[in-house]
Amino acid sequence: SHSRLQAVAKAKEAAESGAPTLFDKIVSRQIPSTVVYEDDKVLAFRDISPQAPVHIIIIPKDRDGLTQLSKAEERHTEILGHLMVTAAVVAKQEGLVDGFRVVVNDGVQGCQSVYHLHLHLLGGRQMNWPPG
Ligand code: IU
Repeated sequence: SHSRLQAVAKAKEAAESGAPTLFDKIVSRQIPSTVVYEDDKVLAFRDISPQAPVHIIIIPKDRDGLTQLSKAEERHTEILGHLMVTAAVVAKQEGLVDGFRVVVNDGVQGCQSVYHLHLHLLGGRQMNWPPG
């Protein structure tokens, strides 16, 4: 939608200013969320605007320069793998036995609106392809 695209453009500006993201505040519990999985490195919580019966956001607690996937470097290999394994663990925990989708939106054309790398875990309904 138009307002979504405006938010996307604004978010990129904010990211370039280096300001803490909303997800930092979720990690520090300044902003409440429904946490479904947590360990020392990652946090998984329910998306505030779910696009499927199950819609969970999985983030590294320490952003460490990973505002978006295109900023990934060699040092991020371990956390990126850990995020993917977490997606599988949470999918199982949520009972997504018939499949699910994992999405990473990158940048303006990817429609990214929060510049703290995150996986979307979506499930509980039939997904379609291509995405919008
Ligand atoms: P995106 O890939 O950057 O567009 O994903 C950001 C997601 O964060 C999006 O699905 C939002 O609904 C979600 N979100 C949230 O769960 N809680 C919030 O307070 C805000 C965004 I702002």
